[in-house]
Amino acid sequence: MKFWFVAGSQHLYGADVLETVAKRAAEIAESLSEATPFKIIYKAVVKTPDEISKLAKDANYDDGCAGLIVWCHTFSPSKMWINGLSVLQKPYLHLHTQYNRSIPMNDIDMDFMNLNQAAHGDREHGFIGARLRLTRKIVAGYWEDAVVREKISSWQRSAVGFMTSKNLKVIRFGDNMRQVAVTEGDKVEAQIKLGWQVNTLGVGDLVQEMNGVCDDEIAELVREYKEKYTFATDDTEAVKYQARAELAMQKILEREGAEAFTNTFEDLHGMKQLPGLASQRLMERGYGYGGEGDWKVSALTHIVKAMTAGMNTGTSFMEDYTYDLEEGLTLGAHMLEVCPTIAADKPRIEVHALGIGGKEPPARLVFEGKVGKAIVASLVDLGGRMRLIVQDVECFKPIHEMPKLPVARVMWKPMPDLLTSAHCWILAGGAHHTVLSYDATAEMLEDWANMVDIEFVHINASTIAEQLKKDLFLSDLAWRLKV
Ligand SMILES: [Mn+2]
Repeated sequence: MKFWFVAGSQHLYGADVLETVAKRAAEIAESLSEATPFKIIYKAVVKTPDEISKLAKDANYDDGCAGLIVWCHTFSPSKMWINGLSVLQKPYLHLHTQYNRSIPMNDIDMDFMNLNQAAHGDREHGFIGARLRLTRKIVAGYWEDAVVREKISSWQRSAVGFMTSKNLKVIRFGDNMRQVAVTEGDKVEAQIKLGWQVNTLGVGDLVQEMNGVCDDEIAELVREYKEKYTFATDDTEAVKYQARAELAMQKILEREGAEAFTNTFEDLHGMKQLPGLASQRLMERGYGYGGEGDWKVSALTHIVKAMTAGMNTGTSFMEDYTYDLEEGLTLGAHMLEVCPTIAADKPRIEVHALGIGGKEPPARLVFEGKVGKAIVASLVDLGGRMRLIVQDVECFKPIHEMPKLPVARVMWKPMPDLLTSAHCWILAGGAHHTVLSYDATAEMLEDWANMVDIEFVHINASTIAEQLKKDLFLSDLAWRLKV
């Protein structure tokens, strides 16, 4: 994925000034490109409505272009931008900067003033963004400053999330867990808004694929398990069964071009075990996963993994499982399926019976989660529209060992405190399923939510339940008007 750097201008200034603008824009693009996770290419100094329209159309049709970064070094009359910006379908960042950090007090003359006009050129550009209700990220600051580069980096990741979202296919192996509300949702609305193609494949088709997996492939995969994880079971057959499921699911996902999937313990006809280790392994390699048929959290898990590629701290499907009300902590886990990218130490392969579901004891990876700041995120369908809720958390080393707990887990303190956060989460309708990420930030997900045009709610250290209640009420009115 690449980003295009564009300087807005006009012909008024003459060739010399435009040449300087082009040279400086290229210099800034190159410098930012080196300081951000994705390549930034200097594209053009645009000076006419036709150039701007062509640029927008080219950006739309270039699958490798994840967004535009625009800066007006000089004044670029904004009516020239209306047609182009009206058809633009890619993420947009307005960089408000200038080439020089300071005013050269002793040398400044009118030539300098006419060349360095971002202070008003970018205001003209900002007006048309506001007038068009254009979805945009505004970053103001000197282009060599770290804070500016960090903001551009974060937005790049959101834009990559946007591109990933628009091309995402999700396979549901079977249906949702029966009677559950929050894992439901409007798949047509999701595709219109977010781009996701969510389709179901019968569990029988997965079983058939599993039957076709050969013993050599399974043996090779089990060797890999032994290298990567601590083998803490004698039940090799249970582990082999998970290897068979992993290989079969991977083949189907590759064949379908899908990067996220779901399953549920209630829809496993013909299978001996719930895919635990198998689901964990696929998540580890970047696939999105949602338990109980939760396709929204599955897709979001993959998108957050794609956004944070290369950061390497970890992102997983997660569930608020149980509390320690004395310490104000949440214990997060799932029946089996927590992603090993968040493991603090080498995961152990264990086989234990499940209390529910009536299938054979499944193999799974067991570990403790990492320590550090993280977020948990939940996407819910409010009927006609979606809401993304993000909660800031701090993950801790569990205060006590939990020797009898046979699943991967992580313990966190939600901000501002457990009870306020739980109150606010419930008020906003957040699900029990979330994406937990040590790499993604609330800002990254907020920008993504803006790009796909859905509501964003952030519960953090300064959240007050009473205020949030009012905000949600007003926001609901605003979204109804918007539709
Ligand atoms: Mn669950």
